[in-house]
Amino acid sequence: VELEQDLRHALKNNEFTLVYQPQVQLDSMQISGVEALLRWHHPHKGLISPDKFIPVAESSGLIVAIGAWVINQACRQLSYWHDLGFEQLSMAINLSARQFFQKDLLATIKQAIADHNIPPQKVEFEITESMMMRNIEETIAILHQIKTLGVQLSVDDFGTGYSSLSYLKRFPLNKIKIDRTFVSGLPDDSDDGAIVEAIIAIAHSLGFTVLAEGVETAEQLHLLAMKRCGEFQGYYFSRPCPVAELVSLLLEHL
Ligand code: G
Ligand code: G
Ligand code: MN
Ligand code: NA
Repeated sequence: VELEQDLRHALKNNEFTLVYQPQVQLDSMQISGVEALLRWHHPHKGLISPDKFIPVAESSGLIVAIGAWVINQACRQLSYWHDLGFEQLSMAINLSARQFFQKDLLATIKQAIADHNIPPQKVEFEITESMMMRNIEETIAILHQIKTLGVQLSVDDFGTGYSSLSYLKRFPLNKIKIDRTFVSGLPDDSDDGAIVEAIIAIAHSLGFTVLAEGVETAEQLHLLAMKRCGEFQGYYFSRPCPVAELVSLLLEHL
C-alpha cells in the first residue's frame, strides 16, 4: 500500500528512467536493437526493481499511465538515436497485461510514433507468453490491431507459459524471445539444449525470428549461433545501460 502511494507520485516527480539493453544480430554480430527496461529511483528507498513495482502498478491501474510514459520516452530516445545516424536501430518495449488489454493502447502507440516521427517497423512490442494464453481470441484480435500500425510484435519469456504449439501459428508475431532460464543451462544441460533447439526449429518453420535472452558466456553464444538463433541479448554483450553508455557501445560497434 505504501509502495502504491509512492508510485502515484513517481511519474510527476520524474522518478522513472529507462535503461537500454543491446540486442545483437547473428549475421553481422552488430547491435541491431535495444530493449527498453524501466527503472524507478525511489526518493528514500533507492532503486526499486520492476519485478517489485510492476505488479503493484498493474493491480492499481497505474501501469496504464506509466506504460504510456515508457512508450513515449522510448520512442523519443529512438528518434534521437536515428537522428545521430544509427538509423538501423530498433526499440523493443515491454507491455504488461493490463496495458495490453486497455483500449487506449492503440492510440498511445500511434501518437508516440507520429510525435517522434519514427519508422514504425523499428518499434517492437513484447508481450509475455502467459499474457497471450490468458485470452487467446482477444489477444489475437488486439495483436492484429497493433500490427496495422506497422510495428513488430514479439513474445517474451517464451517456453515458460505452457502455450500450445498448435496455437502459436495463429498469433501474428514476428519474433520469439527464448526465456533466459533455458539459455542459462547451456551448454551443459542437454534438456535445455534440446528445448532451445526445438523452439528455434518451430519458430523458423512458422516464419518467426528467434532471439535468445540471458546470453552470458561465449560458449552459450557459440552453441546458439550453431543452432542458427538469429539474435542475442544478455550480459555477455552488455547489461541494460543508461543512454550515454549505449551511445559509446553503438560507436564501438559501427
Ligand atoms: O530489467 P529487469 O530484468 O530488472 O526487469 C525485470 C522484469 O520487469 C522483466 O520481466 C521485464 O520484462 C519487466 N519490465 C522492465 N521494464 C518494463 C516495462 O517498461 N514495462 C513492463 N510491463 N515490464 C517491464
Ligand atoms: O522479462 P524480460 O525479458 O523483459 O526481462 C529482461 C530482464 O532480464 C532485464 O531486466 C535484465 O536485467 C535481465 N537480464 C538481461 N540479460 C541478462 C543476463 O544475461 N542474465 C541475467 N541473469 N539476466 C539478464
Ligand atoms: Mn522483455
Ligand atoms: Na524475458
